[in-house]
Amino acid sequence: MQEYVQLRRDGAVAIITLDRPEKVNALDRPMLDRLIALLDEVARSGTVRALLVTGAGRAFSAGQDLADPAFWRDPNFDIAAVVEQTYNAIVRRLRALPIPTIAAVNGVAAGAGANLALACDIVIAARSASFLQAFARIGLIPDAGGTFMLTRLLGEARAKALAMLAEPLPAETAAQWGLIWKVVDDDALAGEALALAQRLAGGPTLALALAKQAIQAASENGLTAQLDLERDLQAAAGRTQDFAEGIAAFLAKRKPEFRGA
Ligand code: LHQ
Repeated sequence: MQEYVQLRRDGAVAIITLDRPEKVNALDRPMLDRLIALLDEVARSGTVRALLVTGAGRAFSAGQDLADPAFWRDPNFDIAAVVEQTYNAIVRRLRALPIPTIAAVNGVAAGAGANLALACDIVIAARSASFLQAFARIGLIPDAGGTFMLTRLLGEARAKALAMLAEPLPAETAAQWGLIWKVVDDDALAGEALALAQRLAGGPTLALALAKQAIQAASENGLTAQLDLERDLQAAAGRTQDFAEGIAAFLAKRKPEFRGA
């Protein structure tokens, strides 16, 4: 059977590719289930130190496969169950993964496809890419964490206009607004994204995971709770071998060799 989601390794980097280009990588249930299984495989591996997610062909993903018979033909179709079992499950996994996650948005990212990209830690996009909260066009609301990420990253004014107008947001504007990390020329995206992932995979993995945890918690915490959390997580970072290596390398004026331990 042809798999529409691929996983490959490049050293300590895992690369997940949404690979159904003829349908602009629209996500049907088998693809979503496979994505969950691959994220679990990455989490279990113990040797993956960065994850890169991208799309094959001209799009990142068109979001939910609206033509999937399982989606609209079943009169008992339970949207809540689908959202919980697939998109929520994926977003929870991406946010909990204790390694950096990078989305390389190679083209249009629409609906839940846009919001899965935004759930990654660092989003880098091709100049021709765009982000489309398409949901209102079909009478739905942004899901896959969209209402959370858009509001936190952009504020209510832009989040509401994007959700209600369902107009494509060009990648350059997304970067100017702080929705994503950066934009690169189309033909440079794959190389730059992989280089970024390799660089992160050579980093102090435990400290990067603790920074991710602290930054995500900052959305929920006040300053007092956040200072407490930083104290505790810094103590954990300070117990890693990579911290000892970082200090030793600094004092010896050499490049540190982090092992992710
Ligand atoms: C598609 C799709 C697609 C199927 C293009 N499905 N075939 C969660 C759970 C529960 C309920 C529902 O929702 C969700 C979350 C969601 O994600 S809802 C939002 C779903 N996504 C959309 O509404 C986006 C729909 N697609 C588009 O707006 C456009 O296709 C975009 C802007 C993504 C790309 O436009 P174009 O570059 O002009 O490509 P195209 O429209 O010609 O698409 C190429 C083919 O892919 C075409 O098939 P065909 O057989 O005619 O060549 C499309 O029908 C198919 N396709 N999106 N979501």
